[in-house]
Order: sequence, then C-alpha cells, then structure tokens
Amino acid sequence: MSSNVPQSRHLATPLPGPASVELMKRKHSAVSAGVATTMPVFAARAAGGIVEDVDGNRLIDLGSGIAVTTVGNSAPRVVEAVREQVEAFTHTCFMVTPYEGYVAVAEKLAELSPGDHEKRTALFNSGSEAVENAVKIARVHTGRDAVVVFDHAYHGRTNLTMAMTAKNMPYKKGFGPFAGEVYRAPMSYPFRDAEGIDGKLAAERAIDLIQAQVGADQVAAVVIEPVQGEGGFIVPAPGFLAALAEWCRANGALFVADEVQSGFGRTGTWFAVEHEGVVPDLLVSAKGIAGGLPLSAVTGRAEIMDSVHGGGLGGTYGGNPLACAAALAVIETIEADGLLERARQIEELVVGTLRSLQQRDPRIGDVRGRGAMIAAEFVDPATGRPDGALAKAVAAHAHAQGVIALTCGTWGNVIRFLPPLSISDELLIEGLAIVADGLAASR
Ligand code: PLZ
Repeated sequence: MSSNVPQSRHLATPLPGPASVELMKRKHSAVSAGVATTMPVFAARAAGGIVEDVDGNRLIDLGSGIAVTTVGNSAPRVVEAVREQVEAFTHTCFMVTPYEGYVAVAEKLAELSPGDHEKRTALFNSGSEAVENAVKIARVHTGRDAVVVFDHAYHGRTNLTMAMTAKNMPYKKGFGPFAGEVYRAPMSYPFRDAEGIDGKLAAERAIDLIQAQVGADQVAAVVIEPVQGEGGFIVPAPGFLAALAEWCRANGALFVADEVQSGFGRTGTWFAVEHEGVVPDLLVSAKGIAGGLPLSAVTGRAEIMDSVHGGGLGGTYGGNPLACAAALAVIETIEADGLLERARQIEELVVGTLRSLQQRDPRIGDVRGRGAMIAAEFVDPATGRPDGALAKAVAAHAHAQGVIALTCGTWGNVIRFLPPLSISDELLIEGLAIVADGLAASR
C-alpha cells in the first residue's frame, strides 16, 4: 500500500466529528441540496479497506465509492501511472491529437471482454454517457428505435438514461418528460418470482411482452445489467440472460450488457455475463475501470461499432489521458494481485456470514450476489413485504459505528456489500459484525 492509512477502524470523535460538521455547514450553503450524501463525514484520505475522515476517524469501507475503487483507493500502480501521465500532458482531446493510452485501453478491453470476435471500443466519462452511446450505436446499426429495459433497472441520470432507469424517487421525480422509445419488461427476480419461474420461463414472460407491446422488428437493443445494481443486486435466474441474448440474435436486436456496476472484476470474473456464458453484442463498462478517475467504455462487435459515421461518437474529455493511464494500471493490478480470485474469496466470506445470520433472523429474506457484490434483502417475515425501514436502521447503526454500508433496491430494503478487493479479511469480518449488531439492535 502506497498510502499509510492505518488499516483499522478508529473512532476519534462521535460521527460526524467537528471538522465534518463545519464542512457540512459549508456544503449546505454552497452545494445544491439536490446533491445528497450517505454519510455526513468528509473524507481526507483512503486506502486498502479504510476511509479516513477529516477528524481522524477511520471507517471500514464496504462501498468502494459505489463500486468504483475495486482495486482500492489510491492503489499504488494507479497513483504512479497517473502521476507520470499528469507530468507528461493532461489533455489534448483524443479527437484532436490522439494518444496511445486510449488505444491501449481499447486493446485491453477487446482482450478482456467476452467473445473472441473482433472488437472496437469508444471511451466516455460516466456510466450514463456510455449507456447513452451504446443506444446511439445500436440505433445506427439496426436502423431501429426501440430500447427494451427491465423492472428495477438503473442506467443513469441523463435524460435518456433516466427514461431507462426504473425507480422514480430520487432519480426521476419531476425531471421529465423523458426520452421516448424506451420500454420496460419484467425482470427475473428469483426471490420474488412465483415458485417455478426459472430463467427460461422468466425470459419467455419478458419476450412475450416485448413481442406483443413493442414488436420484435422494432427493437434496436435489449439493455440489461447482468447483476442489477441500484435495483437490489438482483441476480437473474440461470438461463435468463442467455435466452434474451438468443432472442436478440434471432430477431436482429442487439444484446447490451450494462456492466457499469458488475464489471471489472467486481463479481470474480472480468465481467458478470461470463458467469452465464453470454457474449453481449455491446458491453458498457465504467466505475471500476479506472480506480476512481472518470472513464467509461462501450466495447462491441467491430461491425456494429464501425457502423457509426466518422465523428458520430466522441466528447471533449472521453478517454482522458489520466483516466486511461489509471485504467491500464487497474488492469495490471487486478492481474498481478490476483484480484478476481480475491473477489471470489470475499463472496465466500460475506455470503457465509450473511447466510448464518439469516438462519437466526428471518427478517433477512434473501442473501444474493456474486463476488464482492453481495446483498441482504430485508423483509417482514410474516408477509415477505420489503422492509425498507429496517435496512435504513441497520445502515444508520453501521454508519454511527464507522462502517460505510450502502442500501439499494426498488423499496430501499437491501443492504449491499461492495468492499474494495484490497480490504483485509479482518476489516471485512469486523464490518459485517457491526452490521449484524445493527440488525440485532433494530428489534
Ligand atoms: N449503469 C448499472 O450502476 C451508476 C449511481 C449512483 P454514472 N450507479 C450508481 C447515483 O445515485 O447516481 C450506474 C450503474 C449502472 C449506469 C450507471 C450510471 O453511471 O457513472 O453514475 O453515470
């Protein structure tokens, strides 16, 4: 670890401490109220599995800045690569005078993403921007308009991606009208689907609706998160993704995997579709790709990606040289440090802990996820109805004790565990124990 942030939880003050309180006052008078924060503490530095705040409190990081710092905060190779790049040049604009880093990232993505067909990549800044561009590319390539998305989906906050995102509060309320030609199909949600709805039947249910309500020959793209993120870490039943991909192939639509949250080693493979043996036509990455520097990508079949007219894709900052240098260092770190394997170990530890908790506490309705992307869904055991208040109370307990725990889910009743892969077992175990205490305390 390049940074010397001690790898232990430490509460120097009650949370938030005085320096954070002061900064929060400044935030309130300078930053839009529309930008909310999960915790009222301000970060000073972070590394490994710890975020240290401005009062010297050290928090256990079970969120990775929403699945971004997968290789750890200020990971040594990333710091070094960015430092070298920042001294060489900070920006020229790839569309003006290109540079090698962008091309090297595209080459790496071709190598790492599923399928051995020829591929091309275009780079952008945010997940939302890349999802929008995947839709643009799919529309140009197919000459069709319709985009199919799913219940519980999250694809971003721009106008088109708000239309694609399912949840009203806080993402969409009052922000419409939304982009047209976006259609929502039912998701495979094993915990909440009726008994006997396996992946194949769930896919049939979705496809029947798409064919009847949209029309098979109207669909440019089916866009799906292989493991849904904000929607509640929903892992579709086996075969669901493959059946959708197969339907796309048969009907001239593109299968687009939004791997913004599930990609880049998070689930123990480079991309989550690999668990299902699915090869997407287009794959969207962001978040974990560059260790915290803003970078996103659309990677896809060469003939699709090259069907766009020259100049049709781009943006001032897309594939910024600092972000590209960081991405190359992230890839090197995942490979050199065996982090895919580490994600699988984390899965074992987190799932094991949560399952044994579930055996003693029926308010944990479901434990699910893959790799270092695991969640517990809280319910009222009598009715099975979502218990958002419980998830909120458990998260609040964790926050007060110095554990960064995030909620998610359509009903806000899911706590998700997204630790950096650089976290130690000790910190992970301690963080989970504090979450368990929060559950016990919320009776
Ligand atoms: N697609 C699957 O998870 C971002 C959003 C947090 P951006 N998810 C975190 C928030 O409240 O804004 C996300 C995602 C999936 C797309 C996106 C959008 O990525 O980089 O936030 O634009």
